[in-house]
Amino acid sequence: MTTLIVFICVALLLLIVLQIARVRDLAKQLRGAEEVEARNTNMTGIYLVAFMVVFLVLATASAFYYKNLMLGYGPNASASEHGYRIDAMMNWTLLVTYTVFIITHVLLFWYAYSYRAKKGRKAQFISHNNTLEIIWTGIPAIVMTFLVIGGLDAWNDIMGDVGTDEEVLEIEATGFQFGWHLRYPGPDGLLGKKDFRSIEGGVNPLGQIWTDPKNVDDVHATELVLPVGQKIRVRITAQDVLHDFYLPQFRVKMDAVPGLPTYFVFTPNKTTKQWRKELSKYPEYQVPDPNDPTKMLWETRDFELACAELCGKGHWSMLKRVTVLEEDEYAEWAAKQPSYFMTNIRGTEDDPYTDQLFPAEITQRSQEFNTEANTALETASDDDNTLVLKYVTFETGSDKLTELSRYQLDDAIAFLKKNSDVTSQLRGHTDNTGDATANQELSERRAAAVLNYLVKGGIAADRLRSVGYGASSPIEDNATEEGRQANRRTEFYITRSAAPASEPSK
Ligand SMILES: [Cu+2]
Repeated sequence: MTTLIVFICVALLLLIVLQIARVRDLAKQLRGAEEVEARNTNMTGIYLVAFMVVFLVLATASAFYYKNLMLGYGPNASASEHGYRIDAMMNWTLLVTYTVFIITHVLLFWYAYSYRAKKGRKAQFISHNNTLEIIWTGIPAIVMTFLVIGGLDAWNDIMGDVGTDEEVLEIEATGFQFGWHLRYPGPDGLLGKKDFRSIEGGVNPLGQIWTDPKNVDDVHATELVLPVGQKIRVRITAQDVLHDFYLPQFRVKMDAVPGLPTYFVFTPNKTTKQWRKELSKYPEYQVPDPNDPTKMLWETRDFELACAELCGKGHWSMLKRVTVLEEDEYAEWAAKQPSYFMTNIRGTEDDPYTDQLFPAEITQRSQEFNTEANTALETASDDDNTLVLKYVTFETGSDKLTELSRYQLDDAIAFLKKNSDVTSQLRGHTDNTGDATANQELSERRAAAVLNYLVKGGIAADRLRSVGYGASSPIEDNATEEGRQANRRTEFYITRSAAPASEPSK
């Protein structure tokens, strides 16, 4: 229906124009061509000036009306320190171009009116004018020089790297089709080395070199979380095609290029919370969020990380949330992030540190042991007083303790020293492979080896007994390797009564 009405309107307008043309032709014939021509030229000149006024007023008014949609104005004010400088340059450029735009358009339309054709007036022929040439070359040159020098100065500041003595949080963003790998340096503040040849899908997505100790605490984060007021250096790279690391609210934008590391240094200067509060002042954010109508738009708005390079079909899905926190909130968040190495690589065939424990692991295992031992002591029944010393192991077929066993044995010593009324029976178990007599004997020797270690650690021998069970008390199915591994174990039985006998209990 609307289309039909528009069509009819256009048709009618065309008809009117045609009719006016016909009327003018008729008038020409009646009044004489020259007089009509002069009147038409006059009217055209006046229409042009009127058009100019309406056009310039509307152009200026619409710029003011829609200014909150532009970066740098209202809700789109910068959220980083250097961003204000970029916005200021944008404003200077706008001011200069706007002024030139107004002056040239006023002159253009005014001349069209003022020098319209008149009877007896002849155009003047000017082939060249040096003064004019100098003016219209010189003025733009001077203005451009100021804009360009200002721009270069800002560019050098904004694109500059951090000084060697500056405190900086360095993180890494790696673009891929279609997403970002975000890596944080962990407690040591340093990102570990990488090699693209070490990349293994699902296992080592960034190609981290695990023999570099700096990699051990590195974190793979699912979202970008930043502390306010802290200088951030982002290492930017890509794994497949060109991407672009774009944080619009922070005025950060840098290409992510495969094989060519780039970087960007910036300082966020408002938290997500502060930003949302600013947004709440604008009517366009005081409406319910279409995705969650129970909340206002300003309450759910987040800073964004996007890809600004058309990198393929899933380009749009590279959007990630960016959260800026107060420094203490950030520290809390950072402390909760698990290291990628410890959660995914530790103990696998890629782990180069199987012969050592990290301090955090030692602490964690000690705490675990003490909790278990204390719980065992507190239970009413003595039957529940058995702990498996799961980190105490032996060389294959021997009663020689492995190097790493000492940590848990030291925990046991500390526990027995702290609880001087506790006595313990150490129980050796094997799996069912091999000869039963040999297994029985091996289990006895292993239990004795543990007892000896504890005695050497300062525990009175009369508080301890060792006993071997051979393969007679499996806790798992001996048919699988995991089952057998669980069955080869040393148990730590503790009680507040006198030390139990040196023979298997039933
Ligand atoms: Cu991309």
